[in-house]
Amino acid sequence: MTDRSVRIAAAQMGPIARDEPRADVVDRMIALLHRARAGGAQLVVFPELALTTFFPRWFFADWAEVDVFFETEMPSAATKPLFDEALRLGIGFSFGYAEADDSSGTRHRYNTSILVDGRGAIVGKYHKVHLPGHEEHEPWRPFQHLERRYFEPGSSFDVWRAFGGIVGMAICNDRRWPETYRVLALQGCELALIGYNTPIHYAPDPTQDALAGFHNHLVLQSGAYQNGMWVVGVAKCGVEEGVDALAQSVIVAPSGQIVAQCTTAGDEVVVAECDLDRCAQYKHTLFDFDRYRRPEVYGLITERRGAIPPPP
Ligand code: CDV
Repeated sequence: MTDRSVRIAAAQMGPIARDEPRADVVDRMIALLHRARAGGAQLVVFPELALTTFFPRWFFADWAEVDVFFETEMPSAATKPLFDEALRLGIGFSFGYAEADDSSGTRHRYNTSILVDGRGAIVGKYHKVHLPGHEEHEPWRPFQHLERRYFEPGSSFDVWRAFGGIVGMAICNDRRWPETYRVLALQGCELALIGYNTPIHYAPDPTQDALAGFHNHLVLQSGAYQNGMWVVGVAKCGVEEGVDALAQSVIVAPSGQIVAQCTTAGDEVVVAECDLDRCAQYKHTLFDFDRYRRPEVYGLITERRGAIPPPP
């Protein structure tokens, strides 16, 4: 253990019912905080959209029905007890929520996550960049995935100096894109915090359902290894309003190895000692970006969005 070791908890959450009051969810989060504290955690990572049910599964024509799932301030009256208890314990945390930002005079809605340090200050905020799913009601699906209707995409991957290292955040679908980790790693990221809600049934191609757990670990582990960073992937999981969502939250070392994993599909905490100095082992050898990367050859990555095959 070095003085850059951080004890990190993945605080997985089971289903949240549509009518479950915020106060009850926050009570569950505080209970998880206490379990994490008992394991010596200094930083507790909660999932994407941790305060409510995963509402993009429903089509709402009326924005008033959607806005009940959004927060207009943070901390809010409902979430303040979590901030207060974490401050009392001196623990940092991160969680995702639906954010309605009225500061410009026009409402902007984001799928957001925040990073709070051990003194209770919000030190980082991230807006989900890769929004999966669809924009319009698609009644053929057994349930909707309307993130592209309800949220605007974020426009950057940022990092913050916190917990003795360099910390970044991403949200759910972001974890499937190698660009996410690489853009964070190019800013020195040593620890990426990634909450997710992943329905096991993928309606556009159900052959992927059986591979949901494999794909989850595949991307989290490769992102960690190829970028020499710790990655914490945390689920909201279990059968929520009739939809089964993937569990298997993990903490992944810069070697790509899973060092802690949840084994239930409910509220559960796993804790690992994450030595941020272990990142250098990979960042300064096989993945010494400055020495080995060839950005002059990678132009298409930022110039082109979709693939254009050569002419036949
Ligand atoms: N919340 C998500 O971003 N879920 C997606 C689903 C739609 C595949 C995910 O990538 O897990």
